[in-house]
Amino acid sequence: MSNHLFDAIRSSITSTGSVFMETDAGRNWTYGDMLDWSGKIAGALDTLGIRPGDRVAVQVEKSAEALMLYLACVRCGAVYLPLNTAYTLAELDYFISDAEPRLVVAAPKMAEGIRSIAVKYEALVETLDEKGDGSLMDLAKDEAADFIDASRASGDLAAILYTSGTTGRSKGAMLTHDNLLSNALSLRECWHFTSKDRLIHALPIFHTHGLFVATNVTLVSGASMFLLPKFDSAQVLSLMPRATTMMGVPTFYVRLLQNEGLNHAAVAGMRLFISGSAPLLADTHRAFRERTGQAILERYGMTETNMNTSNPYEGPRIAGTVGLPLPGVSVRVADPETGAPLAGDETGMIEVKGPNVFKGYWRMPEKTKSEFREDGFFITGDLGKIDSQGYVHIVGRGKDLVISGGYNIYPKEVESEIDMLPGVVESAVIGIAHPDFGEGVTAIVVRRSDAKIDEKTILGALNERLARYKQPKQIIFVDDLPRNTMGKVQKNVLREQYSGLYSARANA
Ligand code: MCA
Ligand code: AMP
Repeated sequence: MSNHLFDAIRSSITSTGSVFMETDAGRNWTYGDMLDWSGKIAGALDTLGIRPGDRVAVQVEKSAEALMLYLACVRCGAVYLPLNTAYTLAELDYFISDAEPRLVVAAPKMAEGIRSIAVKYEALVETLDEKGDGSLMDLAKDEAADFIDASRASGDLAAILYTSGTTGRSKGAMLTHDNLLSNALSLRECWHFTSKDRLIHALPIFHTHGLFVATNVTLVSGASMFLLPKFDSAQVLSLMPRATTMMGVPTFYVRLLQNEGLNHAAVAGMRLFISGSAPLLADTHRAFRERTGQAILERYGMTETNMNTSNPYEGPRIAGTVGLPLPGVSVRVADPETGAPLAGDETGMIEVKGPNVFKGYWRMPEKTKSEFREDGFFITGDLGKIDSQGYVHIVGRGKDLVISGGYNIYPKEVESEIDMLPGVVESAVIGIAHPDFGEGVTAIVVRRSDAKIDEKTILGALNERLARYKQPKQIIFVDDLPRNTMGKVQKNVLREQYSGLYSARANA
């Protein structure tokens, strides 16, 4: 029997005694431990009745055991469905109703609330805490380590990751075993990963970046990583002498630059810094190079496509560009309306095709169809151009999206919540340049003339409904929203008007 993704991971192990992960509590997990514990958890899932194709939804804090749960799902053929730990119960209800998982693994503090949702959809609930304890591990401890992996072909689903839609609710992006494996193998080659590498892993593990890019690339390289619960610039700097690479969102680099300890000597043992998930400002790239002598390598991806392009390992890493298409990935720029490919330096819609591109949106065949061109190219929603050297430049977004500290926020979702509140006439949610998060979520609100509703009331109401990172950093009240002749709110006018909101504050 073969399991497309896990067989490749297994065959990349150089020695079961070599270290796969070191946690910040100082515990070493060898590759042998990885095999044993992912096997034991796979056994527990099997005992719970999880069968190939069943969804396993997971909302737990980052831990080595949580990564073992991901691998256990791959091994037993389940479809792994990670959920941001910031999601509220109101948000979780939608994901559970839509994905219909057979099992939800929850952090103990959320378990009671999640149980009340799960019962409606006949899902089981087990727990896993940040120390790696809980009912799931209690079951796993008694299982044998030599689990026989379920047979999974390249096109079988490995994971569903929810990604917010431009309209309506989030959509589950269905990722196959080969979407994940082909991308990990490409990145291993492009970024020259080997078993000698030690990655600083400070990203969350419920999104593509920390879960697939960081973890799968480490695994298929037989490399090792420092698994940190979250990003802390002092801790990251202290690990650099023992590490070789780091992957991060631009906020990581902005925060590292604020630390006086960042200099040539601090990074002397590091061979590669990678950035993605949001635009890296050319200024940040330049400042990092000046302070350390190292050029950050920026790459571009999406939940639906994994990684698409990367600046070269050897060759110029050009600030403000996301580099060249990965091997096997076709990238083109097309007219957003007609889909006709554009020539040379013209700006248009970035479209992507290749083994990295997902299978479609979970139970949304119509939506899936509308996001692909007839010749199989996926329409990313990002606007860009390809220069004469073949480098891709992202110059804007065709989709109404805010990216804050690497997390995506769809304004429509926040606006709908604000517009429901008594006293609110309408709202427009925009991203404004923010010195730490790149963009700061900002709500421009029109209230009824007699309404008393203020910023505190709105934020208090949103706290129950929306993850913290989606909540506006500031709310501005206005009499009217600017509109064009078609009656559409001109968000570009608002973005321009309030462009200095956060920089003014930072300089105050
Ligand atoms: C935390 N807060 C945020 C964010 N993170 N607010 C806006 N945007 C955020 N990203 C809130 C906290 O709830 C807190 O609220 C306040 O901001 C300050 O928290 P702080 O301690 O500074 O935050 P942190 O815990 O240090 O987190 C910042 C972070 C983190 C390190 C940038 O957000 C992070 O790890 N981001 C990475 C996201 C990521 O992995 N994205 C990849 C998506 P309060 O104090 O009011 O309670 S995958 C993807 O995009 C594609 C596929 C790709 O290309 O990779
Ligand atoms: P997600 O929905 O979390 O998968 O986010 C994907 C989106 O993040 C892309 O469509 C881009 O808009 C953005 N993105 C990812 N990497 C970069 C990058 N290096 N530069 C600019 N935008 C990026």
